Amino acid sequence: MHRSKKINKKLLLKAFEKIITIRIIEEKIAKKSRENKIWSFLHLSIGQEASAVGVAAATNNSDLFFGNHRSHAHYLAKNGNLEKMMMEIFGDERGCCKGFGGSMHMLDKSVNFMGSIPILGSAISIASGMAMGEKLKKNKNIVVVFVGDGAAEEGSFYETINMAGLYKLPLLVILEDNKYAVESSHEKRKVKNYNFSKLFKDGMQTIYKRVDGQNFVKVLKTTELLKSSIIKENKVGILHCDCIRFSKHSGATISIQDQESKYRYKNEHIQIKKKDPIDILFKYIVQNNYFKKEDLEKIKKKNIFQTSKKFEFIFNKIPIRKI
Ligand SMILES: Cc1ncc(C[n+]2csc(CCOP(=O)(O)OP(=O)(O)O)c2C)c(N)n1
Repeated sequence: MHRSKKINKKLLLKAFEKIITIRIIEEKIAKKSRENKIWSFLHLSIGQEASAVGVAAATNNSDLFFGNHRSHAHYLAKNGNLEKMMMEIFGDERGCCKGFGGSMHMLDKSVNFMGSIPILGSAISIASGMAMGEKLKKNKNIVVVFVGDGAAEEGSFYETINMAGLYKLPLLVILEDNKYAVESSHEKRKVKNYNFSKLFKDGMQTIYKRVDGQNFVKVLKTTELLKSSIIKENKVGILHCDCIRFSKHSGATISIQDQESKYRYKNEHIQIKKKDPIDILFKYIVQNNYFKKEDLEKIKKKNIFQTSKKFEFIFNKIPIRKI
């Protein structure tokens, strides 16, 4: 098989481990939430890890990231400190926002994670202001902002993309399209034949690419491409990732079959099983001879074990308050 540019083995392994780590940590957080040991609201990234990890792997540490209400994966992918994240979620003052914000407010300037902001459509305007700053300072960084498909319907989203385009700001918008805003699908929210590509490419003159957001490798390669085009062409970039949220919109239900809601498409849970980002990357690594199946299986097991241990170690440091 012809491969244009072979992905570095270390990078691939790191990404695989990172995706597993994020998955395990969120599953554990969800469990503690079900046991009433957590105060915070929860919006889990389970199922959507590949877009966060792919974008982080394709960008530099000095690039600046913004997230939203569903940002555990964004924060950890950007090398956010796990202990500070857990402390924040559990309302402890050692958290990355001193325990005041909870799950929806992650911020760690030391790794250039500039904040996850749950007010839909707000982070993109702040991110573009920061992109203006980077441009004026003549830094070579880009500013990345993760936006859900629901938030992408806010007026500020369109306004900001237009203004950022006008001022030629180094802004990369990651549109994580999991098809639902809470429980309402695109069909219920948009005109028939709503056309993202025409809108963003022809209408707003951005560099727009659409990828399978469940596939780490595709996200990685497309983000690399977009980043260099943003800098060369002085245009805003939009990466539209088709994602699947395995969990409920909010709360600690992580198995789609457990969900009582009727809003999902018929048999969506069957599709979901086939589109697990961990399995997709596992297959890629084995099929492209980076690791033997048995060895990768061992790496996976070891990672799950170590992450679980780390979680319990941190959790035991947090005094649990009665709810
Ligand atoms: C301005 C505003 N309106 C409403 C809400 C409540 N709210 C929180 S998340 C959400 C849905 C967001 O959907 P989407 O942007 O697609 O992200 P997803 O939850 O699917 O990741 C809504 C309506 C909010 N946070 N901000």
